[in-house]
Amino acid sequence: MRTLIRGGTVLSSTGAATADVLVDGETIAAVAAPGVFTEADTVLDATGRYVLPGGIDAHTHMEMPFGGTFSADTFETGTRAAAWGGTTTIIDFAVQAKGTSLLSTLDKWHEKAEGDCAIDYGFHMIVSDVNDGTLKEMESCVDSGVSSFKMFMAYPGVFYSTDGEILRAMHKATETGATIMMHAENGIAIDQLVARALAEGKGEPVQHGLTRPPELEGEATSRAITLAKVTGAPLYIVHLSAAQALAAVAQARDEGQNVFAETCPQYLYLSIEDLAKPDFEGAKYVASPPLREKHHQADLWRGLRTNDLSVVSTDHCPFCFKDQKELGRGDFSKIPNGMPGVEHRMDLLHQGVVAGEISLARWVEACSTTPARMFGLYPRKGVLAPGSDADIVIYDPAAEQTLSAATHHMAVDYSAYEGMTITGKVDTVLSRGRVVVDGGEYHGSAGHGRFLSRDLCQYLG
Ligand code: DUC
Ligand code: ZN
Ligand code: ZN
Ligand code: ZN
Repeated sequence: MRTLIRGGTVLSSTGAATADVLVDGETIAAVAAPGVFTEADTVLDATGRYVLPGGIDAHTHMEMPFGGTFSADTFETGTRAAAWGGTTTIIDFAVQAKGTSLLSTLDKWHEKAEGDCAIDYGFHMIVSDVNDGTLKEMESCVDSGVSSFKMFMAYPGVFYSTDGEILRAMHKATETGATIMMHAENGIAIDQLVARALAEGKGEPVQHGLTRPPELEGEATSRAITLAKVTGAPLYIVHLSAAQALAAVAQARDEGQNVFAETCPQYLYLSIEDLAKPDFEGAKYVASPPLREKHHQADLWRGLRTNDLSVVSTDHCPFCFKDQKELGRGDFSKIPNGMPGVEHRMDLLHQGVVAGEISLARWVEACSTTPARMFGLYPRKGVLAPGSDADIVIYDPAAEQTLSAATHHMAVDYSAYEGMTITGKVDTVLSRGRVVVDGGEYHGSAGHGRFLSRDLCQYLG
């Protein structure tokens, strides 16, 4: 089965060219000058559209346990929504509960996802219980294609690791070549600020932001970078939100350390003003790190241009307003942390292109090519080249759409971007050669997506 995508502007992380893309079965057969190929079983006309490698969202949480509830998207609904938005690969997180092993955790997450995903998927491993057994098992995880481990400097008593535990895991990462991903917020200090606010009767959602100041993200980021320097471990800062944290990352990178960072669309477009919305509406915007004051946004866009921020992921972790976010009425510390976003990452970052913040090539790089390289999937993913998986998006840069919970495909009852108008829209999506989204129609199916065994980070110098 050969599919010819004809007449489009083919985008890559280095530029754009008018070209045709020939797909044979599940992979790309050729990218050639217009008109070189004429024969195919199916021809898709991409005139006036972009043709780009499918998006890779390297940070999602489907069916994730959190504070007695679960994130609302299953692997089935979440990967379907991702496909609608031009994301053809997710990397989700298996979550080690204290007292359990990494390998039993991995089995559990394989069970959750297998047969349910519309697009290809991989896993990172969240390490919450550092001990001799866990450290040994990190080797087996790497051998099983799970080559990155997330740790938390936040959430004491739950996911939190001490500096000593982080140091031990980092030494193991150095030994195996694995990457340590860090949730960098000083959770010990934050817990004191939270207790103090609650004791003063301050329970509304905005307190979530006020008790997690950007300085405590900056401090934790610097500390993580120092621990990584001492141990030699590759470090990837997840969901970076604050100028202070970005400055620490930029300095480490200027000094040649293997430090990388991602940010998320919510930190580029939303702010603590959203958290301060009245009538508990602010709960919709509770995620950690919290939304910041607006002035951080300009720093983050600059970081995307300089490559101090090299990936944009969503941290998609949706909780319904009704019954889930409402668990924290009167006590912000009980609001489940997380926001929906997997469906609109490509669109929101395309807004950055329209606004002149980033180039088209940078859009493709931050949303697809770099996450592929960062997490050992390149060139199978992240590029349109002969032999690569035919994960392809045809994107209409001129179409207009309005984001709304009434029309999105995520299994959550609100949109963080309700009413926002976007220039640009996904037209057609192929996952390993199969058309899964075609105009306004969905042709995907649960179980088409396969587990991706990943190599090590492909940036280490
Ligand atoms: N960190 C995440 O990465 N996702 C959800 C909540 C959190 O704290
Ligand atoms: Zn986190
Ligand atoms: Zn720099
Ligand atoms: Zn997350």
